[in-house]
Amino acid sequence: MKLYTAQRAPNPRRVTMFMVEKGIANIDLVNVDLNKLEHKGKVYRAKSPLAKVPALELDDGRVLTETRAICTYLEGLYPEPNLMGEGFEERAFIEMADRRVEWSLLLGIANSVRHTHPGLAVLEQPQFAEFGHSQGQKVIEVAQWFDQLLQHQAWMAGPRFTIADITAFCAIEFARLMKFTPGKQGFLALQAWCSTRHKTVRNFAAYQVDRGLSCTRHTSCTMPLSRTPMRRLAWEPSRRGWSAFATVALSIWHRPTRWC
Ligand SMILES: N[C@@H](CCC(=O)N[C@@H](CS)C(=O)NCC(=O)O)C(=O)O
Repeated sequence: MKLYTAQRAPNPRRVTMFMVEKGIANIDLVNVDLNKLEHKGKVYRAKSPLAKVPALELDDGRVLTETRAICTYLEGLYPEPNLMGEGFEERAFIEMADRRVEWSLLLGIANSVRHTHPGLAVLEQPQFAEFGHSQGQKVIEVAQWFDQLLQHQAWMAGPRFTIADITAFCAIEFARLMKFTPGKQGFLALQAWCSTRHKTVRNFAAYQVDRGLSCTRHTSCTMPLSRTPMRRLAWEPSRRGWSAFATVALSIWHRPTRWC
């Protein structure tokens, strides 16, 4: 299988983080350069007609797009650890949480960034700065709601880590481009979820270690690189001589970044 992904784009990152959590190491990552509009070309559109990443190409040639659909497929293939719910009831509640995060937080952030950030002008034409700023305001209102939610529960969907936390993480990191950080807004529970609660989860640390973030606040970030799931993901194809892949994977994951 091949996952078509793009550096810094939040939706493909949702899938790659999902893969990290599950320790999925046998999917090739293919970088699509959005700035060069590679995704608008004929070749990529034949796989993803709406010209969006991510897209998962199956071994039989069929292509799945839409982040949640890709994750559903991977959850079926790799059920452990469960990230989307056991049984219909838990699945429904996790889906509700994930869609709330996606449609209110991630979409608002994406609209704000796409319409105000000069770096996104290549993808968003025309940019409507006023719309972008008003979306930014709405993001703050929505983030406040999530902050209140997290005052009463540990994770976005309730008592355990799920796909909704991955979506929220990707959204909040992308919000750095609109200069939003929960702590600065006084959203202390959201900040705590972001910077403290995740330290108990081994793979959150892996995201950071594998991106070359030298994190002094989170003790679990000292985990050796070779034991992290992302390392396996990047390493597998390069062993098979696909150094171009390795370069792409490493440039995605070793980019210095800050989550919170
Ligand atoms: N609904 C899609 C959205 C995918 C999406 O918007 N991807 C962005 C990157 S995060 C993209 O491909 N943008 C390219 C463009 O807008 O031209 C999903 O859930 O996967």
